Amino acid sequence: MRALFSVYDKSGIEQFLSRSRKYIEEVYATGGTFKFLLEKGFDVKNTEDITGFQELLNGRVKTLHPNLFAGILSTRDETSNKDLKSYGIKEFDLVVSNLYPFEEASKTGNIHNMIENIDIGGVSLLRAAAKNFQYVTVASSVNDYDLISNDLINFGKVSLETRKLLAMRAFSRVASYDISIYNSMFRTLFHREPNTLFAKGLNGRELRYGENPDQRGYVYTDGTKLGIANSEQIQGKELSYNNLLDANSAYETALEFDRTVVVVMKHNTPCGVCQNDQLATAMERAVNADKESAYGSVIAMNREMTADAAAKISKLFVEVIVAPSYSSEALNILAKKKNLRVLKVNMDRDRSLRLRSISNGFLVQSPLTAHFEKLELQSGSPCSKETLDDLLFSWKVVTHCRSNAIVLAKDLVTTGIGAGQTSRIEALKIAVERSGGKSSGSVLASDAFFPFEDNVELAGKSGISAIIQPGGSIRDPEVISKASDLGISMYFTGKRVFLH
Ligand code: 93A
Repeated sequence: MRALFSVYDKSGIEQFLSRSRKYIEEVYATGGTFKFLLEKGFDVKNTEDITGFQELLNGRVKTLHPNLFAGILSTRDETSNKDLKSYGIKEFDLVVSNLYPFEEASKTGNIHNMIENIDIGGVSLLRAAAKNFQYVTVASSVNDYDLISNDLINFGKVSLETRKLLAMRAFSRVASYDISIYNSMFRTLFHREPNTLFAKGLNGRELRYGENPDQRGYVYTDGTKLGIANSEQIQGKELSYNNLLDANSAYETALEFDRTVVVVMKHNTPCGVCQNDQLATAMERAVNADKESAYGSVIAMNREMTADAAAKISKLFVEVIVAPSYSSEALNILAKKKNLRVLKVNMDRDRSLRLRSISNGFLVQSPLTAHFEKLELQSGSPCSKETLDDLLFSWKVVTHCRSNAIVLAKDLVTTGIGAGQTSRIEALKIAVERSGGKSSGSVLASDAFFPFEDNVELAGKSGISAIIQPGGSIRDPEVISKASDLGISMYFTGKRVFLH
């Protein structure tokens, strides 16, 4: 093998060359790499011997020369052989390069530093070698060295499979490098976000199918330790597209709470939520809030799952459980349900932007949160601490229900949820109906203002004691006076929480 080395990060090359020495007959290297290898006692030659040029422009031109690139790109056929022969060029079988640290340099925000760290020759070496993977092996990272030396030691050559894999790693490295350059240079030169958005570093895997069996489905993760996409599956059947969607909504709802909470999610909508310092109690009450809907649900909590909480659902059919951790007794109980998918997920709040697909494009926004600045009483008398807790609880839940949404709650358990409706009064009617007679004495949360006073009227008839809503309707005066007439305490949050 004939190899070309040009690496910014010189770690690992000494060990790599020592392991592979038997198979690499001739090594050429650029200035710094040449010097490094020479000092380590390797028999190495300088690429200047091939190009006939010393490095130009302070190293801006080192490898950009046909004598090197023809050696990398040769297709080993008659034309290639003839061309190489006429210029006395020899083929390279291995190219090892890693790039100037542009990503590091961009953190400084120093434009001069950034520009000097835009690698030209190294990117071209990687691209050329990856393009010619049929004949050439490319290493674009320190992590590639073992793969190559293992192949050499085991088979005496680098297999085609390995060369393909390494070529894709090299293309991926070049692509992510160029995306970093574009994003950082744009921000530095124009002081705003780039108007072309290139997503970086997302890794995908295919799911069994999409929302329905005739749709293809994939999940992409950002490689962090956060969120449902990066959760760890401890047991159970393969996760489906819909499982991931529901698990995500359940998780995001649970994240809204500081105190212990259990969220029962069905078809991307909460059907029972309970906040209680005893996890087992929260589990029991959240499930019983709407037992009919809880069948086939996804359940999330924001605390370690305990054995007594697991026991509460031992007879219920549940698709997925989401928790930050599990006691070993809880896992033993859950293990009896072989199909049940059990996910362990990090509960750190993540404020990164959220993407939503539309045909031929996507929308981007910062994440939704129930947090608001000020709660203002508009009608009736101030509520007791317990009722206020119920109001804030129901507000957090309604934030995670599809619009138009109404949530009824009592004693920190949801009593009725109406969500995803095209009219607000319909959402309220459904919430009352689902409460099965438990609406009396409940509080009510609405995700947006009441357009008419009919909602307050129905709330009064259903025995609602207090309301929390954003306010901001042109008919607020009528809505407030209706609530006053009915003796309902109504608070405004001044913030809308639509979820479309
Ligand atoms: O400025 S460059 O883009 N010009 C080049 O022609 C070139 N060829 C290789 N930088 C170039 N390289 C880069 O030099 C490699 O990607 C590597 O990061 C670095 C190795 O230089 P040295 O061997 O002198 O330490």
